[in-house]
Amino acid sequence: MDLGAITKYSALHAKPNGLILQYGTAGFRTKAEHLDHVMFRMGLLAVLRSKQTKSTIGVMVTASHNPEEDNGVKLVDPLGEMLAPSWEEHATCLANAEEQDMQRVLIDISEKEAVNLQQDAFVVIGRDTRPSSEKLSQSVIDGVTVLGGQFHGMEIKSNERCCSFDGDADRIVYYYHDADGHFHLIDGDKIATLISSFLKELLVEIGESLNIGVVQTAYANGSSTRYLEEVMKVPVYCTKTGVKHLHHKAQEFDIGVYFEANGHGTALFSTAVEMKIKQSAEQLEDKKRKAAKMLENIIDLFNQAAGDAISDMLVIEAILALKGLTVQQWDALYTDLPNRQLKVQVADRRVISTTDAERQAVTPPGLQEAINDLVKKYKLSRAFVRPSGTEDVVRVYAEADSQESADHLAHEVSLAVFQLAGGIGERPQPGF
Ligand code: 16G
Ligand code: MG
Repeated sequence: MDLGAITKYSALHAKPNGLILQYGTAGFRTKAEHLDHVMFRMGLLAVLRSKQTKSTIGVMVTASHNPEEDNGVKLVDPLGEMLAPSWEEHATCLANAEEQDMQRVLIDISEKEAVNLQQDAFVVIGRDTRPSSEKLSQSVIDGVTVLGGQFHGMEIKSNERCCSFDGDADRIVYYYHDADGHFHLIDGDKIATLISSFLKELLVEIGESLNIGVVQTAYANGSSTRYLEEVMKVPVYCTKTGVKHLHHKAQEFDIGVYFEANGHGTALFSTAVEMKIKQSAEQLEDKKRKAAKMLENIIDLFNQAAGDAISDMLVIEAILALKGLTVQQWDALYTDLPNRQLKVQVADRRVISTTDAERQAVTPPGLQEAINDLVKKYKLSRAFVRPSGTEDVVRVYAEADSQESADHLAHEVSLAVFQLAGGIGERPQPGF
């Protein structure tokens, strides 16, 4: 351990006097401006943990859904688990050590945990996109480097296919940056389109007339619904938001593909389908047999863990490879209608009740009429409001033929909610 270098670098990431933080389930989490020294020190700690376990350690810089001015850091053990409890204590000790005690605390940890300092160390660092995250992850890198550890920051090259899972890996989205640096999101709607179209093609090839249905929510982009119904000729159904509602509906079909735009989803196969496909895979000839085998494999993949983002990814990757599709070609299947989501604070969000899979507001009186009148002002437009199930807000969704129109419509609908459903605080302001 090069103690001289540690002291020198540590001074560049100085701890504010008297600040005490505790490593909890979410790691360290507080205002971003108080976290620089913590990041540097967690870089150091990750190297020690990596040397001790002779494995890769993860450091994630994020405050998840906390406000934008917050940030946080969490260490991830080699099997993707939370940091071992004894190391959580080391993390707290190290983060709270005053500058002059840093060296001693580091040596203490190494001795207590019998860390072989000669061992190589490898740390994978992730961060979110909040404004403070880039600088803070650089502080982690400084900590890793000063202890001689190697690290990996993933770079996204233009036009390269990327995908991300959420924290518990039950949501997936794909994305890429084009040559001009524009970000393209491929959401749950496009994933449902890719998977359901492929399954339909396989069924046609095998010659089986099994019924296939796609289940979406009101948040599905209007272009996706239109493409599925009009181009792919796949029937589409809409349910309330929430996986259980989609799942339930999807069980009505031989093959039910469901996705929320936010990336929750999977494909479900009835037992009858599984049997039929297995039989076909044995009996059919050549090309048909190949298609049946393929379908059998996809069924197996989805059945292993329904609603799991990793199975979704494996199926998507297989489909892209088999069809020779680039991410850009997939993205170009249809163009999303510009849309905007907003939230409105009201005294009691239960005053809003909905019907028609949350696409129509029943109460408060007059709200749906107001929305209808606003929607009429724009082209290819649609809007709905619903009380959130997870936050104390009313959510507003609007889509239209241009971003400007979608933004205006969403704002006007927010004002209607504010006026008719007991808005509190500041009136919704235009602009985002
Ligand atoms: C929950 C649901 C998710 C839904 C979201 C809507 C599950 C496992 N999760 O996270 O499907 O999209 O709530 O949140 O069902 P909201 O009601 O706040 O808009
Ligand atoms: Mg999740």
